[in-house]
Amino acid sequence: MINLDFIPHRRPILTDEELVNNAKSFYDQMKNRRTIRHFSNKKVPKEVIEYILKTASSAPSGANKQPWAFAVISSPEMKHTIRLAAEKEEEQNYNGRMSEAWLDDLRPLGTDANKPFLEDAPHLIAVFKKAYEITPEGKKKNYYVNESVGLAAGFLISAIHQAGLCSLTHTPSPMNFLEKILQRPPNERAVLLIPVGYPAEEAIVPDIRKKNIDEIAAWY
Ligand code: IYR
Repeated sequence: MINLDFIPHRRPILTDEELVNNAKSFYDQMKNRRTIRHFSNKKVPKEVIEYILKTASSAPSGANKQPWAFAVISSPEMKHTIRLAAEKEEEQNYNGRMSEAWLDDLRPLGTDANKPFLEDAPHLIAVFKKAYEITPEGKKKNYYVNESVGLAAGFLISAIHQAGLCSLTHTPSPMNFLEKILQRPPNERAVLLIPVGYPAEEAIVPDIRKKNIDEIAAWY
């Protein structure tokens, strides 16, 4: 075990009004985030993706193990290969693997097995979870892996929105084709495939509503 130094950490004490204003202005930004399915092919600098990934990786994780890995796919050839593999799985999902109830829930969103966004978006970020680390001494278990990677993914899509871009939290299922195509190490499992970019000019999103505060929160 490594003994860690502990360093002070303080936040300035704000007025109640400042706290409310800060919280509200962040909410006002985040409530405009939308998942899109129609991407422009306009280029996005790699440096933007680097900062987005640094933000994702600043998320808390069980015992600070940071049990995640990201693969950024930007080459047209690799995006094409991934699109074909994802569409192969999705065709089986939409034509038998998903229940009628599931298909009913998706119908208003207008999704289908065709995934052009996997080629249109300038970058795809594949998110992997690591149940264990491979070390010279053998396998070392990570903790709260699903929770940790979920938190990092939340930071990731918030950073994408904050930068001025859009994302799609895509979950082609099963996703092991990504591990194979990208030749990932044996301790990594793909959990999300996130196209990042600007919306296409003709991009539209369903007019959905988020639950209001009384539907999601109870106060004790
Ligand atoms: N993975 C499929 C189906 C799908 C499932 C859910 I839950 C969604 O919110 C959207 C789509 C697909 O990507 O089409």
